[in-house]
Amino acid sequence: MKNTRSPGSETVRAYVAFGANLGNPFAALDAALDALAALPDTRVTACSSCYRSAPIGVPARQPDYINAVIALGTSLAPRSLLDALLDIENDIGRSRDAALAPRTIDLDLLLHGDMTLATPALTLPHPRLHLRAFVLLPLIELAPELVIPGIGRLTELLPAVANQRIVRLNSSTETPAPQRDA
Ligand code: PH2
Ligand code: MG
Ligand code: MG
Repeated sequence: MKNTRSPGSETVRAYVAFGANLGNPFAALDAALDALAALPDTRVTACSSCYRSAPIGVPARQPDYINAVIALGTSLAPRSLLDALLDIENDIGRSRDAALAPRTIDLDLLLHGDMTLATPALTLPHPRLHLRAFVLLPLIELAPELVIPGIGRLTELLPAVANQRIVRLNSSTETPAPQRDA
């Protein structure tokens, strides 16, 4: 990977949204977690429960999605992390035939510490984060106190998405912290 971290860069908490509604979403999530854990300067610290959710904003009828949110501790720069997410999507078999078509995997960078950014390639926080129950519910599991820069407290955003169909499937998993040397 190129340009992984800038000198002296700090470790931040980053959150990645997982979504899939084609193939085997649970296998894709496992593969994504393995690939994220293998990134340089990056640790997977938690993964939310999985949720089954009705497709939002797609042009035609589609299968329900499986969604989850993954927490990372990383010192990769936002753009490097985004590039890594796109590589992982490609490795796991994402095809980009049509925008908003059903997909085997989608990894969206939601937050990178308290960074705010608006570039053609990447907007942080993710611009639709606050509009989607399939992002808010798993994110609240991992970070119930989180306040989104420019948007507000996560829990206060829930009433606006209460009409979106979503069901929690299982419980979240904490990744144990690595053992320190004695
Ligand atoms: N992703 C989309 C569009 N719509 N709907 C649900 N329920 N879950 C998703 O992950 C999702 C979506 C585009 O990435
Ligand atoms: Mg997406
Ligand atoms: Mg995406």
